[in-house]
Amino acid sequence: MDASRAAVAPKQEIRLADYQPPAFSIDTVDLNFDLHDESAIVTATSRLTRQHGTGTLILDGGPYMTLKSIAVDGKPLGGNEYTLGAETLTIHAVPDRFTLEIVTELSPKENTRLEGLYFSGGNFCTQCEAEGFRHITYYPDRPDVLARYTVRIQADKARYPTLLSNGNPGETGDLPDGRHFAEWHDPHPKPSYLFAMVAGKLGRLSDSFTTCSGREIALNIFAAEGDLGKCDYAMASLKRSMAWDEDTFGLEYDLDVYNIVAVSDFNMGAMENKGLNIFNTKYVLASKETATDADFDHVEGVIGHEYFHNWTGNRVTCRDWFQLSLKEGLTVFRDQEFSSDMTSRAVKRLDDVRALRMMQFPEDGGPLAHPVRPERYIEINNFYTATVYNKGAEVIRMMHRLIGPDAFRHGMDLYFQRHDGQAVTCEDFTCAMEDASGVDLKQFRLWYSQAGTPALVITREREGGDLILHVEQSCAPTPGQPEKKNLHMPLLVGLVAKDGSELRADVSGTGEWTDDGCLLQVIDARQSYRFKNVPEGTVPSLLRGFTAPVTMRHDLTSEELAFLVQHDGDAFARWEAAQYMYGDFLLACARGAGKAEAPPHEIAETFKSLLSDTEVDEALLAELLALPSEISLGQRMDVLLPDEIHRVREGLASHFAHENADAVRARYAELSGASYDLDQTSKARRRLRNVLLKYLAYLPDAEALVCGHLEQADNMTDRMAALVIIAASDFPARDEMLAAFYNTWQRDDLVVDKWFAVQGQSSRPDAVEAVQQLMQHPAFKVANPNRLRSLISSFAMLNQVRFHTVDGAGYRLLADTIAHVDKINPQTAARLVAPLGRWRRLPEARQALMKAALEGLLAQVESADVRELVEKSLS
Ligand code: B3K
Ligand code: ZN
Repeated sequence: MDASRAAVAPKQEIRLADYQPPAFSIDTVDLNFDLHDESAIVTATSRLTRQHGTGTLILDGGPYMTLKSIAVDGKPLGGNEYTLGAETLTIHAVPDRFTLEIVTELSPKENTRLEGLYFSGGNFCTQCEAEGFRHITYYPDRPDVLARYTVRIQADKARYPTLLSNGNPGETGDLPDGRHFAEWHDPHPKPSYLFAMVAGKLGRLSDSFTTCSGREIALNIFAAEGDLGKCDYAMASLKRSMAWDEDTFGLEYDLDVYNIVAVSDFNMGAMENKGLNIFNTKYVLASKETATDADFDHVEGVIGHEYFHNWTGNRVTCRDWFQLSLKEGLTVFRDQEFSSDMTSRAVKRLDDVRALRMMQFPEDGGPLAHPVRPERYIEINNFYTATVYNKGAEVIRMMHRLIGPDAFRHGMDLYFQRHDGQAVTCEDFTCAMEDASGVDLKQFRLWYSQAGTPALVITREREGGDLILHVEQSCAPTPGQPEKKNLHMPLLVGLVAKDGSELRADVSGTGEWTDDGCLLQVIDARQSYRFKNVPEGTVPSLLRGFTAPVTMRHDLTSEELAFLVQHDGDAFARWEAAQYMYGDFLLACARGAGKAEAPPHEIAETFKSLLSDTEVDEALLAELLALPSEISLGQRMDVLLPDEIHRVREGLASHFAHENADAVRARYAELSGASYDLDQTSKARRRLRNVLLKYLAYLPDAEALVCGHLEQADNMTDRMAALVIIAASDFPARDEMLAAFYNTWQRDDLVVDKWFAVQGQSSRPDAVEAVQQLMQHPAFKVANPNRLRSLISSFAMLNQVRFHTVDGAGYRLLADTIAHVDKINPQTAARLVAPLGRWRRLPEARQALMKAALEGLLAQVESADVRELVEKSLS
């Protein structure tokens, strides 16, 4: 059509304060997809009703589609009746109620951005959240416009036998020229970001679930035919999720079918489109041969997460994208609880806290810090962050703790009663919790608006027989928020008596004993809690269960930490004590204060006694024996010294291995030879055995042992434990082992990803060159997000010592890769930027090198996605 296009303007910042309700509501949308190999013709017919204002209708749209025609109430519009801008379509005069028909043409095969309609593995699929629908048709592409969708898909029957969309299936049939069609109707009004469509040749695994009210739901997982054998675990997880949501929150599924499609080119983990989830293969496919125990857990967690969105996200959705944590934080909390119930609550909590510290704390402490409910953005895709997701989940968890599980459940019920079918805000959720519990959450709400990780300093004082805990909170400034207010947070503590038993003492002020400890309410900048008559030698166990997402400093001695490692009744606090015990020593060594790498007596003895501990759960024991990661040690330094950390940590691990060689060998041998199972006990044994393997790798006979571990393994967990060690080693057989692994698994994409990842993470001094060479490997596909991340993210985000190589080569490698990927897939490119923003914490020379890499990147960047993050990172 001959309408003129306005020049492309730089993207405008969007602000929460500017929110305006939509001018038009939409009752129904009929979408017709006419799919061909090289193009797709989309006809969108919507019924619109004016809500306020007069005159024009402004629709969102993007540069990657061609507008073929527009008609209002059946009358085609001429070029002077609308204006086609770079990102909008404005229709100048429309009635208050009308039918709008828009025809667009798309080129899915050219779409490497993987948003909107694209092609993956020979199949058409869509990704619309957050703003992909505007690349399919012109539409008010915002989450507060909810409409009922009917979809008709037409395509070649032989090449695209499977045609799927949201909701329940309708009519199907044949068409001339070997084509066919299928119709789908979704009775639940939904925002455009939840729309999905898939057309392709896919295998199907089917099952069913009977809901609590007796309705039978058809469940299907669609994947490449050859992958169907790896879908059973995902299907079982789906059924467990459905049952769990009924049992835990009284939430029943609401359509006749639940479809999941696995695709291999996907920007993130999965997408909760109503009734038609689209998943990254990484979170669907799992077999003992190809998936590690952690992979199985991730599959279950993500299957659960997307399923739980059906209520928290789909039935009740977000008013605007600033409210993203309304659905994401809450749904992460729900999937964490689900996984805790399915696996081990204690170990799940450690894993979640570790992930929070690894991904979210650096975000909160750096140039990209933003509140759980951000106030401004340029590109919303940059805000699908660990802060919105994981810290958002911690905020929900704190509410759960502060008001208690019964009131929380009541609050959820109230939230659904009030808001089912609506697009709402984080404030609406908080109000429901407040009304259900009667607890005042006024000060608590600051967790949504204030960025930064609060720091607690806890010190002790003795007065008579009493123990007083002084708790101070503070929070460093973050971009745009120089002054911080005090937050309201729950702080769970315990008292461990000299004989290792739990002690309860009367507590003054805002403290209350519960089943798992004493819950202190922290409100002020400085508060003191007095525990009456606490015998000498009692050790406080602090921040049990990690009840608030904070950093903590305390005055516990190394001996007291060693005592807690052995006696604390709270698994999280026990692990934390071990992390501090090892960490304090390692950091002192790294800073050069203590030259000796032999640890003090209490640490050596604790490690030794853990090795022969048969009481503690083996998964937890594995974690108690493992040294803090180089990254977590680095986070505790004001100025990061990557080489020193690497040296001292390797030194201590080697020391432990040599000092305890017989005990480690014996325990490892005891755990060997068990047949494979996926139950918790077997997973725990593998976890422990593989931690012990790491220690054995420091001993003289390591190569034979580690290679034997790999060759004899009957599952991927054990294979990977050995391969990580081999990739980082200078074993003579290293290259041969890596090559053999590749040859065996080269046809399995997800395993090949692992092969790239272990090499990206290798701490060998030649890591940068190795990564560069691997980028030339025929199996390295820069346009496939999984493959790209397997090598590049594992290098830049997990390989602290080599990413920060002293000549800055690691920074340049990352910046060059981002610049290249930016032209292919801006969203995925943007997700690689964060490590380059952490220069403030580096020694001076490396600061300059990292900034230079960022500046070089800025000069080449094309997308608003990457530009927003690079500019913030430099500021
Ligand atoms: N809601 C999606 C994420 C969409 C990301 C868009 N850039 C998956 C999830 O959180 O469940
Ligand atoms: Zn989600």
